[in-house]
Amino acid sequence: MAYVLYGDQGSGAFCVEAALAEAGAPLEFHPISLEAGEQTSESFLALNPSGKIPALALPEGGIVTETAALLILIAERHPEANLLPAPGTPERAQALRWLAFMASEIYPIVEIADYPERFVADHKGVAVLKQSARKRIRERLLIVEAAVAGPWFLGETFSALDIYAAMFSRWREAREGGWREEFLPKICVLAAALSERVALKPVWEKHFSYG
Ligand SMILES: N[C@@H](CCC(=O)N[C@@H](CS)C(=O)NCC(=O)O)C(=O)O
Repeated sequence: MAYVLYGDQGSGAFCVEAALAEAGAPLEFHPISLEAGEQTSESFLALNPSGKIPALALPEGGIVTETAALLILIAERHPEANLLPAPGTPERAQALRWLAFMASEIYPIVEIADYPERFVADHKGVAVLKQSARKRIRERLLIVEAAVAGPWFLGETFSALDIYAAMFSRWREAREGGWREEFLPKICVLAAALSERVALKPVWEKHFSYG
């Protein structure tokens, strides 16, 4: 039995697909169209009541959600892929710190930028909130940029952190107006290197062909 990944192109499902590709683990991709609102279908809510992708069905049964948790889980289940530094090391401590930072300080604000109407009722408030959320995401991305050791996030070794940071750099908030190239040079370098990795090239092209 293979993993079954519920996701959409250009979404957080990229991280899971990339981590599994690095690990050489077979995967079946089950598309959930965000554009069509399929994340709120009854059948998907039965898998993930929060109505978000990615969701991963494990080969032995059970659903796991939350991108950062999935990256850690895949690293644990496929240690040969070296997706995270060894437990107990200072590098591991930093890896956990920045995975949690991106999961808690950036990802939730993307929901506010993408769906501001969930948070305020009036039309004017929606526009203001969207702008504020985008600004906040950029502020948070600058903190991540400063934490990147280079050439990879943690230094000389590729890790799950590269996958997660590269994904955020592809999204609208970082991309628009050439902001990413000007303000996230280290993340741009690691994303370019990631996109050339043998296992990741097709995954990258599938999710981020728009750049
Ligand atoms: N806490 C979740 C957030 C996932 C998330 O926000 N996913 C987005 C796509 S990248 C989503 O499903 N959005 C649909 C919605 O909010 O309705 C995680 O870390 O995986």
